[in-house]
Amino acid sequence: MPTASLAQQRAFFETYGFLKLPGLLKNEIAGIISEFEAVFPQVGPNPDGSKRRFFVPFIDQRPALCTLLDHPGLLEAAGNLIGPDFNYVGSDGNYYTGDTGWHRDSLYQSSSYIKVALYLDRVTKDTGCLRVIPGSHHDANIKIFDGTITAESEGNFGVHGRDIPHFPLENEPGDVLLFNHRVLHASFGGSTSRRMFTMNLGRRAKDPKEVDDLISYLSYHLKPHAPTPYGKTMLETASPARMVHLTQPPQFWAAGGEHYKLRTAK
Ligand SMILES: O=C(O)CCC(=O)C(=O)O
Repeated sequence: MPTASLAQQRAFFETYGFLKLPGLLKNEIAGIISEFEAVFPQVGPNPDGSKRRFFVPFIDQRPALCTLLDHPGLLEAAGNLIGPDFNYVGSDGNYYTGDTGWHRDSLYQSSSYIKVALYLDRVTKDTGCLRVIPGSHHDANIKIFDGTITAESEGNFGVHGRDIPHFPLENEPGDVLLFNHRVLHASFGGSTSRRMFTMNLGRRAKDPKEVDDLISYLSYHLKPHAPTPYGKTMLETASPARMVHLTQPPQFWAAGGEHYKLRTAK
């Protein structure tokens, strides 16, 4: 298959709300996996795999994982979608267990919050790969593909979540997935120790509405999990180029106070 140009990647992402970049991190993935494992002893044991284990902020814990924010291929791919001066707004590392029901991650109208997701094991449609409903991020489709109704698909449609029409983003370690927070997504059939981590990125806030969204994002999504916008290691190892992605969230960290209500597209 021919490689898509950056303009084609952006057009695809804007239309469908997701993008898969096969093998973008294939040379780095062995090192990434050992760094991932190095964070998890801090989380504590869960020997029977009965519940999700996660760690926030994740990449901030290890100098080598922090360098993902310096990776030319990742910077190019994300910068192409949301601008080269995007904000890094947190990350989570996970040992998922079982299914993840249909949901959206946020609903900001600026449509500018995205996730970069790395699955560290081979996952397929029925073994826990990310499933997305293409185009469900568009304003008109937020209503049509209602998140609450889809989450309760058995009652509302008489259909198990695993049978909701979707696109499966089957994945080999080293592939990189990007998706808009507003896209409905889920996974089914995963093992009790499915390793993945994500980085959240947002368009740099350039007008009052985007600043308002950023304040809301920080209050609602980051503050409940982290005492400061970034881990010590992230800041201590940052080059001036990386700092471009780390300046805005600290500026607005103190604003907002209470959680803003999750923005809807109404
Ligand atoms: O892999 C999964 O089970 C779900 C991942 C997810 O929902 C997310 O990262 O937002």
